[in-house]
Amino acid sequence: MKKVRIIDSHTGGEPTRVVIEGAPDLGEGSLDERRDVFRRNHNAFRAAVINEPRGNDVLIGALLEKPHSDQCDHGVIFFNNIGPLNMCGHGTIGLLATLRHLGRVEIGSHLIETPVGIVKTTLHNDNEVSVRNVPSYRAKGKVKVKVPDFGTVHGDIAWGGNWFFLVETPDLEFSLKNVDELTAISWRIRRALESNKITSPTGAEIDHIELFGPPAHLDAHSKNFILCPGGAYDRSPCGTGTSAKLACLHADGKLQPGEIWRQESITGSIFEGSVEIEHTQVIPTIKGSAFITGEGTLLLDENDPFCWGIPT
Ligand code: PYC
Repeated sequence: MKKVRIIDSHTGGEPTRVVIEGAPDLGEGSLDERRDVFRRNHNAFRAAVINEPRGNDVLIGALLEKPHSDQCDHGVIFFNNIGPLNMCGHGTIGLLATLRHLGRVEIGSHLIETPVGIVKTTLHNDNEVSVRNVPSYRAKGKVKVKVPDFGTVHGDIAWGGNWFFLVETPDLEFSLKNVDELTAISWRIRRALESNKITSPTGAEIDHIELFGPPAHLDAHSKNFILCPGGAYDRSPCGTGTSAKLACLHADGKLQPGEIWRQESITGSIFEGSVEIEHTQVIPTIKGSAFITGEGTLLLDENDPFCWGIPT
């Protein structure tokens, strides 16, 4: 029986499961090489940890890795119900809460290496964590897409550590009651991007769709709904999605360095964001809180027909 030790947390309602023991050995390469090894050779392990019956489509997993860069304190590879992710903002906040729970980090700053770059995290003394993310940018603005059974939308293609298509849809109802409709529309937009061969500048799939509407909280600037690559919606405002939004706001002249943007999620949780400019690049910082929800050991019994998860 294989044993995998995990710590679960949530960040603004979005769960993170950090594997602290029992993960596969991904070698000594760079974090993006190790992510590719994980994708190629350990898909069954990924599914066993994240998918039903042990997990669910909403969970984001995190493998704690030795960093490749000697500047960094820790390395991490995030993954979801269909494969590895490039980066994950809410997951990085959950990772810091987990490391604090384990007594492995103290209040202060810690550099974390991800497959797409180094992020600087700051653990505050009130459960809050700031993540100074990788450089973020809008690759293309106002991209026109005809979406069957919805209409024509104009969206921004932006990078915040993952690829996003950001669309203002103020006429939709941004409430938990309306999640099915928001999900259906987001899927239609994603399919329309695919069928129109609209990709990132490097040809990568734009696999996160982000819709924006008016906030419910008085002190928030906007509310979002994010459809993640595997079909679940983000319960948090999404760290990489908020970073992409901040980059677009800055490109439009609507957010100056140091100004605060409060991004509300569909569940009502809030990330606070701002940007700074370094060598002409936009560097977003997002701040949110995470709470530990569980610790335990997963048991992987090869005789169990669903040992490696129910395929999604
Ligand atoms: O917080 O960056 C994020 C994220 C990506 C997917 C789910 N959450």
